[in-house]
Amino acid sequence: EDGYDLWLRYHLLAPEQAKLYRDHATEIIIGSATPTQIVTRDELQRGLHGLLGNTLPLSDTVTHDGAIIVGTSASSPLIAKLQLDTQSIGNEGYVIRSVVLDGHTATAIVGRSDIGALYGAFHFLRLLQTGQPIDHLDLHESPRITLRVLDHWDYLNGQVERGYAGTSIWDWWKLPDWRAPRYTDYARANASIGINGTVLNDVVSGATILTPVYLEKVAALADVFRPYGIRVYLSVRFSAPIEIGGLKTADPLDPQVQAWWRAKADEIYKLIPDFGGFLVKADSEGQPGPKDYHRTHADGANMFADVLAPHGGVVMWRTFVYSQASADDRAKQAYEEFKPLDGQFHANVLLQTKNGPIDFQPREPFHPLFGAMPKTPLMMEFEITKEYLGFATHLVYLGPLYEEVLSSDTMVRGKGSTVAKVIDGSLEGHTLSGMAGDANIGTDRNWCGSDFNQANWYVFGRLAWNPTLSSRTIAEEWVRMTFTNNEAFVKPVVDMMMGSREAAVDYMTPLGLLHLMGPGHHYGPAPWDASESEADWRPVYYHRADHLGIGFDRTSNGSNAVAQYAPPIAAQFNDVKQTPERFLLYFHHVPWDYRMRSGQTLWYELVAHYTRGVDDVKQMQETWRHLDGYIDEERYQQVAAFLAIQEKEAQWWRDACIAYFQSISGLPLPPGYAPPQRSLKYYESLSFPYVPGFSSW
Ligand code: BDP
Repeated sequence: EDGYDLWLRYHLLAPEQAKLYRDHATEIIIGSATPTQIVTRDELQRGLHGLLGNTLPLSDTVTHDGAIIVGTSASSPLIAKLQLDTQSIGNEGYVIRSVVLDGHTATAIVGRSDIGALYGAFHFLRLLQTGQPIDHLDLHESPRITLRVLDHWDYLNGQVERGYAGTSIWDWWKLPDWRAPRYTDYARANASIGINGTVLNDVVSGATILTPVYLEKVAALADVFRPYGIRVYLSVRFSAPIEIGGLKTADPLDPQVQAWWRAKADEIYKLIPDFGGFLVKADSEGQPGPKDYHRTHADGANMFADVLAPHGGVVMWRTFVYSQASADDRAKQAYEEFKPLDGQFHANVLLQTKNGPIDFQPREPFHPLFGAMPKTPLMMEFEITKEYLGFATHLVYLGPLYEEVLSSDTMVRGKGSTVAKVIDGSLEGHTLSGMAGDANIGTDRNWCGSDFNQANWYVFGRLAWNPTLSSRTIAEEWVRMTFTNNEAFVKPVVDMMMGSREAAVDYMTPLGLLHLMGPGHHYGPAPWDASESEADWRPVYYHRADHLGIGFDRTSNGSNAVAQYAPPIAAQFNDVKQTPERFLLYFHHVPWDYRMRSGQTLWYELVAHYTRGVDDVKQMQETWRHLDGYIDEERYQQVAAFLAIQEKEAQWWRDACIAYFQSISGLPLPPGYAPPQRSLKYYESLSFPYVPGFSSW
């Protein structure tokens, strides 16, 4: 197996299991009047055929016990007859219920829209894939978040920024005429986890995607995705009116500029009536934006909002702003720029905010903007591609990272004001809400660069559907569908996944450290680096190690970034004793001999964490060694080989960081800890002529 089938493998179930299910899967009753009904029917037939080994007949009426009946009460008189209460499930939700119909037992999969029914069909298949009982079902599901979107960082030339899974799956050259089957499989995979939007191009984008030739290609993709409930969005370049419109300015308050965008929006909607809207990275890392014209982010976002609103589109305006504005602390910039604008954004604008204030690090505290802008829908942006977490080869399951952020309590409206409630809109009563994930998808046969990276796409989708799900439950679902239901495999693999993110934090950036990776390409350790021209892109800027101690003082004695959090949280982070040790060096500069909760010194704990990270990876290898034979050789061997790479690189991270920090602290290694394998000079001398996702040949 090469991993292409993702979690939709639909392999034949064990005979005892299949036998249990066959009585409840005898025939399918479903309409075929709409494209979505057709793909739902096909998916059910394909899935049930694969899992149970027989083709289910299609029928118009219930002729046997065990019928599966799918649809909406509007499209199916049989379903209407059931009179199920679907009030609470919304437009994309569904009910799955064991019923009796015309004297026969049946399973009804019912939505208020075809898309809801499609999601229900995928859920039903998942029950079988994961070995759940299906004889007494009464499930009501609906997404808690409106926009569940993948952001592709794909350039039109096929490269993927921070992509470690080959090149872009969008074959712009052959589109619109050739619609690769892979696009359909992409849509199936996304629909199976409830993702309902995709931004096709990188946030750092040229204007070419907005030219008629390219819009036709975009429209072709939209056609493929539509039956699966997926809308397309585009990243747009703020200065497009100059670059392709022949205007002299892109000032958002200039009537000509507004007219240009209005015409562009009209042109797009003519081709793609359900086009989702625009994603904008402005005034960040050299990208053009409203500030070029002394306008605010709100001026810029509202200009787009106004041209999209008549068509039902939205603007996802990023708060990831990176410039030299906040001289004393990089972490404060987004809050300083955006918080004062709360209330100024038009109704169809969402502010897309990274999970933490810095930049997708292995661990950061939650972004202080969450909860700080009650009048504006804030949308979560997670990175699925592992730019800072070992690229394709390291096994790092991101579920615990996402869950840690989503369950963080902002305290803005008292206890329980979690980030999840901010972004699902419930805390402030927003109906528009969103979660975006920067995709890890490319042309590799396995889509994501490694089999385990598929779990990160999966968990993103599941949490976008319901941000209160547990990442462990999701990991278990994924393992069962992707590999096997054999308990002897499932339990150790889920445990391994659940510990994997903490292991990576330990061997890369423990105790609240961050941004120690090589500058630019972000491959491997470079805590010594002070080379970049921008001070706040340098690892030394972030760790601030000197002979006395280490860490960034963000307390009221330092940059006072803590003050951007609600008072109880600010007080906690301001106090070194109350700050959770996982964030210690993020908020405090502490002496090397500072006493940790364990009673050991900080220096001791730092070395211990780095070492534990490597040991954990060795343990993961050990776990995997015992699992030979449970799954196919092809995937087994690749995981084993990647774990060996991870072990080597974890050791590199540990040794390079310890060698460097020891050169600063001047302290001996605690007893029992092995010295770095090579000299600091050696680690500093390593260079990488090509790094995927960053450099081009
Ligand atoms: C950083 C990436 C950079 C992205 C940027 C962003 O290194 O490639 O363009 O985020 O999100 O983490 O805009």
